Amino acid sequence: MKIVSTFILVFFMSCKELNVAPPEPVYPIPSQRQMDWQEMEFYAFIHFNMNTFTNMEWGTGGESPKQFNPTELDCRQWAKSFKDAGMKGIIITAKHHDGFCLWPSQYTKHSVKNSSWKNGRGDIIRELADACKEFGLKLGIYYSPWDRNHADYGKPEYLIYLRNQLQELLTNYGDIFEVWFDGANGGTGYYGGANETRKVDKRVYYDWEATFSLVRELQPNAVIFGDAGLDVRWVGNEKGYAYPTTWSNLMRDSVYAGMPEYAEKYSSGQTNGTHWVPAEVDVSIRPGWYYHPEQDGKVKSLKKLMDIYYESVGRNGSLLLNFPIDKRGLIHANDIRQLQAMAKQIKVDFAHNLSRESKASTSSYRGKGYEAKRVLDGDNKTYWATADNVIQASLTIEFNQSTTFNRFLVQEYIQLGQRVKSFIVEARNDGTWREISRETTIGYKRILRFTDVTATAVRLKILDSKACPTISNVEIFYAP
Ligand code: FUL
Repeated sequence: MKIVSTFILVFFMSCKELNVAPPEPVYPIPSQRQMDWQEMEFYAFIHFNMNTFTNMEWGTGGESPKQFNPTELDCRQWAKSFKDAGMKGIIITAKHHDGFCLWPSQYTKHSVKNSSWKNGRGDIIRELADACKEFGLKLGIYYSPWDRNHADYGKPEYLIYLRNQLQELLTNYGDIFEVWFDGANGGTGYYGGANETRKVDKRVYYDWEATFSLVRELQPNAVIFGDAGLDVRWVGNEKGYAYPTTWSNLMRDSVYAGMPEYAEKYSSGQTNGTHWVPAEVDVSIRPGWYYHPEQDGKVKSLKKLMDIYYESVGRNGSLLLNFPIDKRGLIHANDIRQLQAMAKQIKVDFAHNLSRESKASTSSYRGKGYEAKRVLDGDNKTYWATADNVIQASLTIEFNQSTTFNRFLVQEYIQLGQRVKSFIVEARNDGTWREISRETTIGYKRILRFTDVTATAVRLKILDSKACPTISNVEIFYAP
């Protein structure tokens, strides 16, 4: 009898242990499409279009399609280079501000179908879609709403054109992971020969609601990029960095804010932002977005590229690194060399996760399923969490022996919202704790760099959080 009742007691106790409820989400939270996008982390931008052949950054729209004529176009070369570098996708300038289309759109004459390339029978989006498929990369579309070629630009009729083109791009080329709407409008243009200035109120003119719902209908899994959303926001600069404080939360009122207010006010996101709109860091590997032979010697250095990586992916942003394709239709050898060097360095820096050979413990945890060890299991679906009322807590990683490191990587389980407002990282040596870094946000991923530290233990101390912290991963590295 005694044995039976003990058994029942133990059984109920362990049931209770097993049934610790997860924390309530702290809204806003990412959609599945935003989650899938966030996990890509690093992908390529391709600027290749009419400007490549006119040596311009912003064509006027008055160019002739005949000017577009790559001699050795090879989308497989692009895809292979990016795949080898560990990138996960490619976004291409299907139509830039000058209006020339890289696919044979049936709604305009200003496209590859009237170019000299392949006697007008080519389709670059098709070739790239095929190359992406072959190399296991995702495809994204850059589409400039501003069109300096189109006669109707600025009139309501142009919106029909814009949506017809989106219909083509988003139905004929398989799955698209991101649709990139450029926010620029410089005013002047060819506009079918009118050669005048046409500025629009970009918050109103494009009727974004209808345009966004068309994208949703045609590519439900694609994230929509715009200055401030819908799903992904511009980080506010083109230099290649996110801010040390980067919230994925953004206020609804900023979603349609124009430049330059946007860059100043919203690039860090907001602690109490109402919508989930994470930041994307777009930057070119050269000074220009487009290829200019005079910039062959100006490809970014390895040091600069690594800074960009740490200050984008390492600051709760994603990295969209641009490659200007040359007149042949290839990535120039200098750019490939730098990309390979960068990819190699990333591999070296993150070669050996030192936290794998350690033990984790916490000042407090929520219950079974939310223990310290969840941050070391290599599974981003599990996480350490405290009880609802505990927002200050620490997690200690104890090494087997004195260990030297200089990188600290931490991730929040953002499926339940971005929570941490401030934290420090400390190291213990000879029994004394010393602060290494004092920071604000974590988000999807935060990577800290510091000079070499030798210690027997590392401690993550959450000082302030919007609700109980949920930490899914901690990794420690020694980057030589
Ligand atoms: C800007 C454009 O004006 C540039 O030409 C380039 O495409 C960059 C990525 O976005 O807004």
